[in-house]
Amino acid sequence: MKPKSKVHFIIRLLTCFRKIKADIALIGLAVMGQNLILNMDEKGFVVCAYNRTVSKVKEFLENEAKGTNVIGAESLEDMVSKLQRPRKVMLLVKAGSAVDDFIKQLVPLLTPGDVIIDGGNSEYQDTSRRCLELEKLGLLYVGSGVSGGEEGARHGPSLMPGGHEAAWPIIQPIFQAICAKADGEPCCEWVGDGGAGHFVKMVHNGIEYGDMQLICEAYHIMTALGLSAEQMAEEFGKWNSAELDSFLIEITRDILKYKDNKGYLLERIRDTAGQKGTGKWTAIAALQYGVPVTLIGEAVFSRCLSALKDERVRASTVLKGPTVKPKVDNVPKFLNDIKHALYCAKIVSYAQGFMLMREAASENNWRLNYGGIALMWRGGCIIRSVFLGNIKDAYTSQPQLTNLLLDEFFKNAIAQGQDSWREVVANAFRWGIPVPALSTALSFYDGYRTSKLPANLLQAQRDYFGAHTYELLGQEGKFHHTNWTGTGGNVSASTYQA
Ligand code: NBP
Repeated sequence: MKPKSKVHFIIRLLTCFRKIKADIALIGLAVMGQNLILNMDEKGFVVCAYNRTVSKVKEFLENEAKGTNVIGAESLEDMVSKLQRPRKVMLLVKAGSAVDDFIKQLVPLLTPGDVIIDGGNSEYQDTSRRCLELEKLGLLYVGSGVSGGEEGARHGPSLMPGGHEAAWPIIQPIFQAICAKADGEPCCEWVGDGGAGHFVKMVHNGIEYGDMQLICEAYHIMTALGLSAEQMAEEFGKWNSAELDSFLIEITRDILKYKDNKGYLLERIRDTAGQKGTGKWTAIAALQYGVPVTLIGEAVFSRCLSALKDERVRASTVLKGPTVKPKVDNVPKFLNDIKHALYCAKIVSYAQGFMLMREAASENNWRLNYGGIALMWRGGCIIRSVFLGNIKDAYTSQPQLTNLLLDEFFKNAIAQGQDSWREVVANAFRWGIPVPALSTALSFYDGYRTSKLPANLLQAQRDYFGAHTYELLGQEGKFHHTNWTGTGGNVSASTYQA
């Protein structure tokens, strides 16, 4: 590769003779690290590369990074000596103990005011813990979500940094130069203290699970109706030019059309989905914070169910479904209904994701900027879509919006699409096609808009068998216990919430 400009060439000469020190060091030369380094180099930053298996540094410099200004290090000491102060060291290694191991080795080599950034998919509570530990040593710690996979890392990822806010002015020029841009604005902003950046990235991944599951359910219904791969691809293509315009709809269209010498590839792919755990973490966080993030939960469970392939194959020969076959009189109209169903359920999924972030922010004292988060996800990442622009607009005009479902734009979208949504879910149930994400979103919507739920009976049951007490309507805050059978005592439990 030739140097891109005179400036690039001069920088290269100066770095060779150690006249210029590196702007940042990046540890971890797998797919994300290598691509992020090349992205930083392209934007004019001098990067020092290092890896646990040191031979990979040389390989990288001689191949992918050949002709760039990237410099290599043979040890962590060597790497630190090549950095400008305050030093910035970014880790892109496997999440978990590898991050702790590197931090342990870096601490004695760095001085107060230096910055360590973890760009991996770390668990947000690990990031909060590391922030606290490093704060005591005067080091600034950042846990940053990095989304967009290999392509994003190379040409502009969505970046979600959080941790010690004092680090932001130090890393901002690099982060906002290398990230994706949406409508000219960087898809990277400071998220908040402690593990806020990694929490937001985790919710992003959970939402990604939900979006993918919804698309799969739409595909399942279309398949059951007998649509060909080309017809389905055409339909997804149409959806991609309107309100559902998004990366995931676009790649679905292309996947459906993809053929090799044996025909359509998709039909031959085994129907068992893998997962790395961030969707599961979102569902666990939802349970921990007590927020009904039902759609992401169902998306995670759907992957678990898909993994039971052998059991499902056996059960399919034993368990009977309904006798009614999937059939509609007006296929184009029903396809339009599926589009509305997907769109309405997607609105619910994002509403639930933002509810989770709001609750976590309140418990952890994070000042999350919800419009800013929508903008960060608007470009560069897997869930990028036009829809996120609408969410950004909603939170920009009403920063205190309690729920996305109450925003005028989304309220009207659901009002317009809900008959279609109900039609699709009802038909899928009648035909025996599983639609866990589409249906749980509808149940949530109906539950959220119901002023009186049957939880009065539930609370009575709890008081009946466990003396857990109940409140009476209009007397909130005052707890009553009834001796329902006449044989129990009058002593109540102290566990109203248990
Ligand atoms: P991997 O997650 O495959 O990690 C590879 C890197 O981790 C290598 O540098 C490897 O060093 C190092 N490493 C491992 Br593995 N175990 C280590 C240990 N015990 N101590 C020190 N170093 C260790 O790389 P990746 O796919 O580029 O992802 C990097 C991070 O970014 C991960 O946290 C990942 O979850 C996250 N992420 C990935 C994607 C994606 O699309 N791949 C997207 C977004 C975020 P070695 O060369 O010596 O084995």
